[in-house]
Amino acid sequence: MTSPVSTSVDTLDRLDRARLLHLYREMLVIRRCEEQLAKSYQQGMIPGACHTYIGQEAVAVGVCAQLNHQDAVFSTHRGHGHALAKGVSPREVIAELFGRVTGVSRGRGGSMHLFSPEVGMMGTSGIVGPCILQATGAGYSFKLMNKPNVGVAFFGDGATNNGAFHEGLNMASIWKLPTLFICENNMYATEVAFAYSSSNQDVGTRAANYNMPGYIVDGNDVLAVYAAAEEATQRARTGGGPSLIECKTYRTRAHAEGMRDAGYRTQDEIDSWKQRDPLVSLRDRVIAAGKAVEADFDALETEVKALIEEALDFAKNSPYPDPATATEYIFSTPQ
Ligand SMILES: Cc1ncc(C[n+]2csc(CCOP(=O)(O)OP(=O)(O)O)c2C)c(N)n1
Ligand SMILES: [Mg+2]
Repeated sequence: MTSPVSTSVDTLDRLDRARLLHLYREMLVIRRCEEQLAKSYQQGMIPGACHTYIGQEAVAVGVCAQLNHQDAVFSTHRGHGHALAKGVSPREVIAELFGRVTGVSRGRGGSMHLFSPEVGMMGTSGIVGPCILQATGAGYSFKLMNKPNVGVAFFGDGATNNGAFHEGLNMASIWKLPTLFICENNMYATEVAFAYSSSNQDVGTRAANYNMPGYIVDGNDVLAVYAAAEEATQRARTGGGPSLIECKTYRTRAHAEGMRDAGYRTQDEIDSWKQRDPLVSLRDRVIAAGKAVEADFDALETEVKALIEEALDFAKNSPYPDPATATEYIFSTPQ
């Protein structure tokens, strides 16, 4: 196993106030946006499925803090947080889930098809696993084009016993591709416990099989994710090849809105993870370190609340796509 040179504690020490508050704000935008989407789903405003990212915000934010718009992210069915952290606005996400023409995929995709190549968000997907291969392919393209960019796959524990995991990691390793494999191990694939479906409870240790660095980090600690992702990204950008980062985390809502959230897991387990809220712990640590004060966080709370309210109004007031344009944006237009 690989440990990042910089720990979570060092990272708190070396990042300045603005950077720390930025990380907090990014997580807060995801949290409030997801809470709003859950509410809107219950009100019948969202057609199709809606898998929220509540509890896992530190993973998307810690990783995407290392990326620029030319880096390519491939995501999952639980991908709103990845899109937001990569630079898609809450307006575009909410409008997309509402099926409006102002959505990021012009209202044609919904939750599991959020595409924004302009910011390097190369898609959320309802199919478990292929994002691993797509990010490997992006790494291959960057290497062929001699670009200092990285392909990033976010995937759940449920994708790690899928053939794509083996194929992608092996190929990325033999060709030393600039690819980051970010496993969000939230202990369940729908209602199936990873403890049941996997004989090895750690995903990070599997990196050794592919001869690449593997990290296991606390996925509820944005600074721990940040440190590991920073090291892995720098290695990938400078020709050092791929890395696997397992982030141990937990989703605190149901698998998807409208589904039960316990029965296959205990309420005590859910409650104990809620105590490890990634936002609360970052705020407490930053204040204890004297890097920012309570009022800084309160101001962000007010600002983000207004941002999400405005995004919700924008989505509600946007039109649905014109049926006459149904076949537009489906096929690429050759230049
Ligand atoms: C190839 C494929 N198999 C099965 C499914 C059905 N399915 C949707 S989500 C899911 C569980 C995914 O679990 P995980 O990868 O751990 O992600 P999480 O939901 O925990 O974020 C499954 C099996 C699917 N969408 N695609
Ligand atoms: Mg899972």
